[in-house]
Amino acid sequence: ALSRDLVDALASSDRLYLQYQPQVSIEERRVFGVEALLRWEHEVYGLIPPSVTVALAEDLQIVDRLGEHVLRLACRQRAAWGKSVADDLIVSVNISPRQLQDADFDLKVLRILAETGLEPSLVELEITESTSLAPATQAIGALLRLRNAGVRIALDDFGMGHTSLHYLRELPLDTVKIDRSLTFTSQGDLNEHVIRSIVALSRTLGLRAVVEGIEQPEQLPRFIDLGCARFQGYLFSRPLESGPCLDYIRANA
Ligand code: G
Ligand code: G
Ligand code: MN
Ligand code: NA
Repeated sequence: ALSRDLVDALASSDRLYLQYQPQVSIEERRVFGVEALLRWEHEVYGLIPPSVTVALAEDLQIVDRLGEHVLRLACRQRAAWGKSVADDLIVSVNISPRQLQDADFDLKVLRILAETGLEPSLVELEITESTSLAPATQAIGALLRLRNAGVRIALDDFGMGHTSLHYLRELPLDTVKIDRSLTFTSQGDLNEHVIRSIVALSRTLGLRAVVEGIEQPEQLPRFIDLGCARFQGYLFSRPLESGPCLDYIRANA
């Protein structure tokens, strides 16, 4: 069954790998980071979407191990790129809400950083809001300790579903990632007002705002008008294997 296969893939590992999607700063005209995205190449079913893989791992109660595997691969990759990319190029890694419930989450992250020798400030953890649950005190504590150690924290999928002004206040954040459901926007529509507010709010709070899911060149000027300068989306690049991603970074440095 698929469960058995995931356990095996985690053990033997080369079927679980990462792609990297560039994040671009328009002002600096360069790639400032990459988001690591999980891929599972199943021998029979082919590529399994990360949402399915993560949900399955949660059911099997191995999401902590899966998460550690992902973080380790991402940190190794960033360490391997070393000086061939900008000193401050960050790698961001998605963290499932379940991983944050692990009492040792912060220790595990710090252990992987120590093991890979990666500077903590080069890693950004992307946190998503779980259902309508407020972030647990324990999880906030872990994120605070990690941030004090220099790790960056991003709030992912911001502006989607149960919008989380609460999270903005409670979590130690560096970045908000504006959800791609807001990106098809035209002058004067509701999304435009929402984006304008998010950009203003993030500026007030001293946070970096990244707009996700930009696909068409026509979308870009509207966002620049709204004060957005950092983007991630197919317009710039799809998620890439590490080799092509390094080529992209170096071509846009
Ligand atoms: O890569 P893709 O667009 O198919 O990703 C779909 C969803 O899966 C996104 O919400 C993304 O955040 C999530 N995702 C991708 N990789 C990981 C991962 O390594 N861990 C977790 N928890 N979620 C991931
Ligand atoms: O939830 P999260 O923001 O982590 O989701 C990242 C996912 O969004 C990745 O699976 C990535 O493939 C997808 N993605 C990135 N850019 C675009 C885009 O421009 N359009 C669409 N439809 N999906 C995108
Ligand atoms: Mn993400
Ligand atoms: Na997102």
